[in-house]
Amino acid sequence: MTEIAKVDLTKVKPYGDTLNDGMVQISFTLPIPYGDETAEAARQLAKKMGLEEPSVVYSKDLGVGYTYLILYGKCIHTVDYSKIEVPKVDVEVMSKEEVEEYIRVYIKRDVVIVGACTGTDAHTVGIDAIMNMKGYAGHFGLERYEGIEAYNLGSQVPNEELVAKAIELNADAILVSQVVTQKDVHIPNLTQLVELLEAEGIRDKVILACGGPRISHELAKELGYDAGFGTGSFAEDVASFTVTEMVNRKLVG
Ligand code: B12
Repeated sequence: MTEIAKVDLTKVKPYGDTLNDGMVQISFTLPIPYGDETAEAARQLAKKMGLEEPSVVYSKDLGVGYTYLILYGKCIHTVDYSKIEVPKVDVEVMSKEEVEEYIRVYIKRDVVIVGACTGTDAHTVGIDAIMNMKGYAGHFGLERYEGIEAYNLGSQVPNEELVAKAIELNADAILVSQVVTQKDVHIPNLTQLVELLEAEGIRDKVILACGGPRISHELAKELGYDAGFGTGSFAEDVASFTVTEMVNRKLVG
């Protein structure tokens, strides 16, 4: 039987063919015309990024004086995995049925949740995955939960509209999806929502969560949200958090 080599968790580096060879693949576009000089420029850049023996394995002329490149190389850096701590949403995730039972026992009324993909962001699929009846990857969405009244406002919803709807419905929780993070466009948008809720005097009365492929719990907390959910989250994650938080913060009345 082949013995698997023991990994030194204090000095982890990428694995290609053999442990600790550091092999990685990177890709980028350079704003210079396709050619040998451009491949050399890419190799020099890769060396500056900490790759040994970089080689260009693919390059393509993008037609407007730009070149796309893929390189392989050996990463010289390591990380200490044993010291890594990532803030995570601290809640026991319940199944849909367990959430429904929790609401019946501890909240004793319907929980109102309003959600949207806000600002200029047009990506509806993430918020639909969490809220719509059919859900995502075999996990039903919040609309299917007994004891939850879910309102999905769709995408490109202005923060003002989301806040007005939350007030109108007397929402217990507000869910925000942000998928586009180019040039950090999500930061002022997410921040503005918190400011609007504070101005209306309801920030402390609602559970406020955001999600998206590049949203972390840590970032969400920094921006004044109660929780943040990233890639691979499902309705039960945010439902479990919402109902538990409502009880912990005595928002069940
Ligand atoms: C489909 C798609 C589109 C569709 C959207 C259609 C629609 N109705 O949603 C269209 C064609 C409209 C589109 C447009 C654009 N797109 Co687009 N798009 C995608 C694509 C291919 C898939 C996104 C998706 O549906 N994922 C599936 C869902 C289920 O995953 P998710 O969103 O991550 O959601 C999960 C979690 O993140 C989480 N979650 C998400 N939201 C929330 C909220 C809460 C409360 C919770 C709890 C959890 C949660 O739960 C979900 C389920 O697990 C991605 C690339 C990719 N493969 O991801 C690019 C991508 C997101 N798009 C991108 C870009 C740049 C754009 C455009 C700006 C392109 C352009 N120049 O015009 C425009 C933006 C228009 C706009 N104003 O927003 C970039 C974003 C880069 C960035 N970091 O900012 C991506 C990553 C592509 C890329 N590699 O460049 N896009």
